[in-house]
Amino acid sequence: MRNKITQLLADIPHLTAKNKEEVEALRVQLLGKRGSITMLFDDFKQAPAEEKRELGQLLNQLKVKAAEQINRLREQVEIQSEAAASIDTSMPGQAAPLGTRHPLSIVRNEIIDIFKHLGYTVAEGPEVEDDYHVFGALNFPPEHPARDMQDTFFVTTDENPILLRTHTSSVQVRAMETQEPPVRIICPGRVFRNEAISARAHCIFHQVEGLYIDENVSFADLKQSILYFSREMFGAEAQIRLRPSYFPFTEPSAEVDVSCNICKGKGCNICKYTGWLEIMGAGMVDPNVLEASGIDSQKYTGFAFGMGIERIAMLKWQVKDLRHYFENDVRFLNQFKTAM
Ligand code: 2NL
Repeated sequence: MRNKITQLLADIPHLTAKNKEEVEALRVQLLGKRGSITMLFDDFKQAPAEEKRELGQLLNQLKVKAAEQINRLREQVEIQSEAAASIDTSMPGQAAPLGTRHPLSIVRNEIIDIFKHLGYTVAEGPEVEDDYHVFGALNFPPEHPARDMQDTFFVTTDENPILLRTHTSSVQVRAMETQEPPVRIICPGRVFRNEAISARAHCIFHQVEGLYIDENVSFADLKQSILYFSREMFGAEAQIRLRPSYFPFTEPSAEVDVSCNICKGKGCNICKYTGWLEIMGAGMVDPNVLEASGIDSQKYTGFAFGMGIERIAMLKWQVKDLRHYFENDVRFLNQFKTAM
């Protein structure tokens, strides 16, 4: 008898019913005139006197638990049938609200697509790098300010410190170390610089760098590739101009401007009345950089370029404050719904 009671006590919480009829069947089966619990009460009369007190308590407990479970199931099937009655199956469904791609992702994908048409493939690499792949292999002199704690986030400070990459050139260095030319890669990614956050600067931002190494690659190839990119990105009327510049890793080096697509060169506050917008830096890969990664600079030449994704996106959509990109305010993000 004790076993029967404990078995039933264990079973009760697992009882289920799909409708009113099933609930009623359960009630009859357990608590009806010939129900299993009712029968146990009959058996109870024959139980030895010394066990009566304990068995009686257990039996009462069982009866209460069974009644509770049956009430619970009754309420459940009632709620379900009410809900079913109130569903209008002829009503049209509601459209699932679509999210938006982040504007920086939209621009990055666009840049990648343009260079894919020129035969580039995407290469990626670690955000936490060593000093050699970020600076050493790229012809940075030991005292260069970028190697200072003021400008770069260091993780360790030993002989070849570990740091957060300040550009994705480190990915290109790793490609040069492992690939025989021709090398034609595009390297998008997150980079880190120790800057105070403002409308124009952030300590985390995004870059796309490109590298093309082969026999007979010339400055003319660089100019034509950038012109093609600019026209795909900013429209068929886009013009470019190159201004002499300096980077440790390229020689000669240039800053690249694109004609202002807002005022068409007439002068506006976006281009600060110059008619030109700066979009990237570029140059011929310095022979020292090729040699450091084991590429014969007598046989091969190459060009490289780098641009900030935030900046290109600002120019494309006239975003006035870089901090919008990192705050994920849906009122900002939703404006790019039609752009993906
Ligand atoms: C800028 C300028 C640039 C490169 C990046 C590069 C990479 C290798 C070798 C040589 Cl492995 N150059 N990258 C070259 C010129 C400019 O970026 O203003 N970026 C936002």
